[in-house]
Amino acid sequence: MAKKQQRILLVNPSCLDPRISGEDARIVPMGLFYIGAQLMENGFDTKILNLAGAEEDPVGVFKKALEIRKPDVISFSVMNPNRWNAVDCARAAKKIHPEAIIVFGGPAPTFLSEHLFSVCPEIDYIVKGEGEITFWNSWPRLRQGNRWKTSRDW
Ligand code: B12
Repeated sequence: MAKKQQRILLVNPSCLDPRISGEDARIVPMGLFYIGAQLMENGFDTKILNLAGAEEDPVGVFKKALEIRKPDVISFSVMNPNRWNAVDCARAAKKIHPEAIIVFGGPAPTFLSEHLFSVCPEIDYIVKGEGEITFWNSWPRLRQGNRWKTSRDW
């Protein structure tokens, strides 16, 4: 029987406030494309969801995407201005799909891992710094379902 292809949803969360330069804030960060390209190259069913482009109710848009995609792993690219939307989505995700693995990466979790883990126990993993190699090397650990670890603790 064919092995089930893992479904990955990569998310660019929405900023809390309308930013000074709206168009800049809606762009998907290039780093997330790097992570996505690597996953696709390795045969994962990968999609990017840009919540920063959602006109209203980004958590509602996220929930709809979950219903359609049913991802195994949900990974957020997080900066300080969009971290609360990432936290809200992680909470919603664990209610809807408790088995989904939640990963945070990007500039905010790199420096605020303890803060984010403490306000959001729904986060399973935080990848610090550049993600391509770390995220990939951590894949076996993600699949074992270990929790409460950051990439620098391994
Ligand atoms: C270029 C840039 C932009 C461009 C982005 C163009 C694009 N399409 O990517 C523009 C001008 C649009 C922009 C906009 C903004 N930016 Co900007 N930007 C940068 C800059 C100078 C470089 C980012 C970059 O491309 N690096 C190269 C890529 C490959 O690296 P990376 O993004 O860090 O991604 C790697 C890791 O972070 C990690 N990673 C990232 N996401 C994830 C997700 C997962 C799941 C994993 C595992 C790993 C992972 O792996 C990636 C690959 O190695 C940085 C400063 C800097 N020197 O880093 C600021 C910076 C990222 N920006 C910042 C901010 C605040 C913003 C805005 C919110 C500003 C605004 N207008 O309100 C918006 C947000 C838009 C957005 N969603 O990206 C801050 C973030 C601060 C923080 N701690 O949160 C930074 C750090 C600048 C600063 N010092 O203040 N930005």
